[in-house]
Amino acid sequence: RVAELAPHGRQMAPYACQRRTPLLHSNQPLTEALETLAEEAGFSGSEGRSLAFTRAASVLKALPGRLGALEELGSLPGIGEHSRRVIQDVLEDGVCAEVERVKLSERYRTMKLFTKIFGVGVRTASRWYQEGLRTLLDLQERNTKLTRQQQAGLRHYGDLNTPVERSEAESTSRAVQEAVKRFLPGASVTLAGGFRRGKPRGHDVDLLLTHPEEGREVGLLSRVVSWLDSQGLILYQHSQENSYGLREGPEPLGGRDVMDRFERCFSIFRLEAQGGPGAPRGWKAVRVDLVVAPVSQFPFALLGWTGSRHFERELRRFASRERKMVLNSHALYDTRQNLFLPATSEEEIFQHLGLEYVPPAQRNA
Ligand code: TTP
Ligand code: MN
Ligand code: MN
Ligand code: MN
Repeated sequence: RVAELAPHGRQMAPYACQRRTPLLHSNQPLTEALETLAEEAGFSGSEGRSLAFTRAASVLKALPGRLGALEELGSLPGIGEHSRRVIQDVLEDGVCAEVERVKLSERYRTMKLFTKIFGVGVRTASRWYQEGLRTLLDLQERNTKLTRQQQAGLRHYGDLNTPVERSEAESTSRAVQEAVKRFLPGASVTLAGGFRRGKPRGHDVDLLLTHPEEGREVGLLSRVVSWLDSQGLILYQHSQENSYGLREGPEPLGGRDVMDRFERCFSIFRLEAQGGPGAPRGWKAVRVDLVVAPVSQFPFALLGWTGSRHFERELRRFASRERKMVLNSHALYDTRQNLFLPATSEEEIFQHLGLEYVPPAQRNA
């Protein structure tokens, strides 16, 4: 049984960063049900419950074949009682009543609608729901106070919730590359995020900028963004300066939304349509994240920005619990030796952590 479930006859490893998780797997109905409950728990502010469902889904994604019977769950880590019940329902009836109820509930549907607005998180959506708002029209008609970011998100709601195709990600990357070349020849632009993991489409384009000579990258982003803007390519942008210094020490980055402190730009590009007959109009709004990393931090930034989010979370949890190390998108710090462990590639970071290297296409945890 175990040999059938785990590749190479091993038990499934407990951390997602110890496993290979391909993009396509054989347990889609099960993971979809569990991820709906994870999302709903997140909407209710139950982070622990949300994580439990996400973990269970992630384990099923790493199975080499379809889960046939409930007994097979026995050898798998991280599947709690509630998840087990959901899996049983879906295996036996094709659906889980609890999940179907959630999907139909007014709260879940409204929270989903609102959190799909660029710049709206669970807290804001939840407040609006409590104020009785239910539709995008409600937001406009009741003059809800919106940030500049949310206004842009609402204006481009349709486009931003239409998946970005790989070809669109690549042409975005080329446009940024050309701008980068004007101001800093030798600098590189790397497509990260879901596209680097092999996803054929995604919700945005994540681009990492660096230059092989440390320090040369400073000031690059604002020039690139200004130029793209002057060419009419930018519909919205919000830049942040680099606020990272190794002097701060190894503490994990605080704050719920602060994942790193690189110089960055959250933007919406005006992407020329790829042509093709029947295109409704000449352009499409696309979300783009631009991040600048000094070359000494680049492998950490690349690892951190390739995701998946769950894979990243598990990497950091593994580092801290199993190795007493602090990993973030800037550095790896060993708290036993009191020193930073430098790396020139992602492979070296896995080596420092004593983990088998997991290529991007297998990080779809
Ligand atoms: P996302 O772009 O949110 O997700 P994704 O690219 O995996 O999937 P999608 O197709 O939906 O875009 O995040 C990509 C990675 O970037 C993710 O692993 C987490 C990381 N990240 C940070 O490190 N800091 C941040 O502030 C944000 C927003 C993301
Ligand atoms: Mn429960
Ligand atoms: Mn992305
Ligand atoms: Mn992103």
